[in-house]
Amino acid sequence: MVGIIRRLICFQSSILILFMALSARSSIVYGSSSLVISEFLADPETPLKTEWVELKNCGDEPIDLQGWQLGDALTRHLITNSEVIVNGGDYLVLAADTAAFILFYGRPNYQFLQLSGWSILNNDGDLIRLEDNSGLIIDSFRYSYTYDNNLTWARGEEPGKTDRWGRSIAVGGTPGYPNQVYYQASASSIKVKAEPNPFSPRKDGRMSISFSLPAGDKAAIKIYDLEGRIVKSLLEIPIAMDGTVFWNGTSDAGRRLPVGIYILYLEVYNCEHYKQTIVIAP
Ligand SMILES: [Ca+2]
Ligand SMILES: [Ca+2]
Repeated sequence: MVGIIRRLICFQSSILILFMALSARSSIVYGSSSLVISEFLADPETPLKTEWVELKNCGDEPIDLQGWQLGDALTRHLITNSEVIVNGGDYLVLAADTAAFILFYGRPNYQFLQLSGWSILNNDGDLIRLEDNSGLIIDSFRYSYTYDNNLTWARGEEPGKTDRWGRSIAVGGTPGYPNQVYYQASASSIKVKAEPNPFSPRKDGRMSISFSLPAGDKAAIKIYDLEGRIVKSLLEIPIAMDGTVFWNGTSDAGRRLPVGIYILYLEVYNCEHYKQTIVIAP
């Protein structure tokens, strides 16, 4: 599916945005519980050999999962028939095969369960649903594709972004831990906020570069010097996504760059590029 998306070029972006809006809609909360589907891996690739789903209790009150079920579009399976409490703010990871999960991620220090039955999540799209002990759908998420290289579907956790889903930044995602997400591309043209600018690596530590990109092909963020040389490649992703990257003022070789003017360059291949002056201060 990723290959198909790559072939869509920019003039089709309005169609793609509509497609994504329909296919990657944020979940609808039917019940009153604060437990949500937070992250999942539907398409494990070797050496990872198990699907898994992360739940998060976004509220303050503990929730008992006894009698709850997890399922896909067609089937569902009991999570547990005994008391399993998820405290406020905590995660619980459910895996199809816990031994395969541990082989890849190591032994978890968060709550972790293997279900006796597992609804296989289709790689080309499916629905995940979570039901409470009365059969009420508490949360669900529909997707129409998966990402390569064991990148997960993950829900935003920053304020204002908890209804947005996207791709995990790290390979393997973050089971049991807060999500780090590149969101579905959302802008009609490239939007960037680089701050502070000027920035001092010594005083500020790092520059934060938040970006919203139009849907399209591969995207990249690079820093050039005034001689037109690439001094730092900050990001290269196969599909344009929204997100934030940080730069501490070092080159690709890890050297501190001299004080001065640089060019921040963003590109969505075959679509659009953007340039902005940024300054490294003493
Ligand atoms: Ca699968
Ligand atoms: Ca996570």
